Amino acid sequence: MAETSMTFPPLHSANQRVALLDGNHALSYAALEDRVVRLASGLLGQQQDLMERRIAMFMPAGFDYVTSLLGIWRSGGIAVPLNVHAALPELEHVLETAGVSVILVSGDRHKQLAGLAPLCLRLGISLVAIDRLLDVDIRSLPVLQDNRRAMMLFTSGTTNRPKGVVSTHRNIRAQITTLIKAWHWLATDRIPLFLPLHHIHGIINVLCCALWSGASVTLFPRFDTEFVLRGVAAGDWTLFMAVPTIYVKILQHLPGLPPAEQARIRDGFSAMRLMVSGSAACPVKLFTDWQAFTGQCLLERYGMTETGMTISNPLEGERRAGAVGQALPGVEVVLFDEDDSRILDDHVPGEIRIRGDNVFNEYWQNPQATQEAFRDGWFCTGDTAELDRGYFRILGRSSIDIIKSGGYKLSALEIESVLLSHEAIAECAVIGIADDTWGEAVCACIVLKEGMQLTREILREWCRERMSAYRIPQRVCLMEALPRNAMGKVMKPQLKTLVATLT
Ligand code: MCA
Ligand code: AMP
Repeated sequence: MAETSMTFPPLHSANQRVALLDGNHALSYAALEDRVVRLASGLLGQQQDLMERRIAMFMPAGFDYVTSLLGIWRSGGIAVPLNVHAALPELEHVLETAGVSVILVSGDRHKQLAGLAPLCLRLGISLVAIDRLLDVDIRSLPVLQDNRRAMMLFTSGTTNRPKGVVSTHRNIRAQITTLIKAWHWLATDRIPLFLPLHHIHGIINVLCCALWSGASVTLFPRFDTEFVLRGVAAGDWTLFMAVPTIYVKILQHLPGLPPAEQARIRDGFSAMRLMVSGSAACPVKLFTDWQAFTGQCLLERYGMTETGMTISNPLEGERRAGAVGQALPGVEVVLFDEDDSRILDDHVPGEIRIRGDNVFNEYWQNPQATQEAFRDGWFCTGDTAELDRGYFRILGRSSIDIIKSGGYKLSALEIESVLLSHEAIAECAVIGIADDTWGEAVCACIVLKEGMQLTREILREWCRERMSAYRIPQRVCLMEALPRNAMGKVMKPQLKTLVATLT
């Protein structure tokens, strides 16, 4: 029988320590707990348990976001955090796929959602301002089994539309506690949170680990180099977690600052207890440049939406540049070759497969994709790695159609299908090209219809209505024809080489 326990045990109701900071406002653990219980009560109304109703959240990082996430978990719902910068068609896909019944909104976001009103009407979705739910009497909350579904995040894959990755309370708890153990999270820790809150990195690694540990989190609606560096220079934080692009952007920003300010920032970083990089490969040059500037060895780790974090360099011991480290506590990580045999030797490439309580439950209402993602009980990541003196080293991905830009996982096929709906485009192929800032940048290779014209600027403008800014091709190559094989399939490796020569 499943253990009875929730993702989040109630926060200490007598704890007056700061849980969250937003601008000049602070919220204690006690005040957060009160808001969470009220919100959960408001969501429940006359019901005993939300019974896994999907409740979406459309709000930036802030007290309301955190209250909503924990409140949905506490009332037995499945939280579906939305990308607040998503284009309408992307939101529509998520809401429809997840079968969302309520969207929680905060303050003026209501207006931004106006375009969704017809869809909400058609799908029977109510837009609910969270202030309304907080203004209720507290009632008793359900006791949940830990195999209950708790969260659905959308991730792009090799199919052209993102899939809903469903994690249970047990999965989430395992993802949190492994990191707390491995990185020795403390109640005295203080961390900035500037990552998007519709992905694991911001939600689990930063927010949930901090709250579980009794630490405090400074919330930013987005990564703003100046604001964040101001806090670093002031010595506000003990921990820092970011994607490689953010470390690159900081290093690019520094030379423009007066030397005294640069020194304060350097000292702020040097004094931190731990700095982590992940979501995409940290280039060795970035690792060494960062160490030269701050004296800090970035701790690189590896994870996935479906699994949370699985491999990490050690807190104590060698943090090896270009390697992601070893399996985290409670997580089994094995490399398999093409014949499904386990690889034990160094320098033999194989697919990373994962087992453990951290591994997600299912792709929402997609049993076929779920089944295809597992082999003999192992989750198949699609990432290739090798072992090197006890550490895993990521070598690449099995699919050329997955692009990682600034830490976001993007599907080339998804972007292609949108571009193909443009009236001037006859054919297109989307590829990721190496980029010093973004890791990979999205490049669209396009063949125009006869007599049609298109510039990069016009295409990017057209894309704005249809996809999130980070999916919009940064580079557009107009071509006479795409290289295809005898079967008519675009040869993307050759295309990548071709585009590299065009620079
Ligand atoms: C912003 N832009 C991007 C990206 N982000 N373009 C390509 N790729 C991106 N990732 C666009 C902006 O919309 C803007 O477009 C232009 O680039 C310049 O914006 P800028 O202000 O310089 O960038 P930014 O808005 O500061 O964003 C950079 C960022 C952001 C902070 C690095 O991309 C980010 O927060 N990335 C983190 C994503 C993340 O958390 N991934 C974790 C997934 P325009 O000029 O046209 O307006 S979870 C995961 O991967 C697993 C579980 C794991 O291991 O963690
Ligand atoms: P997502 O689906 O957004 O959760 O992205 C997960 C993917 O990010 C993994 O399958 C990897 O391809 C990539 N990833 C995460 N961390 C790292 C890392 N440290 N090095 C290389 N790739 C990484």
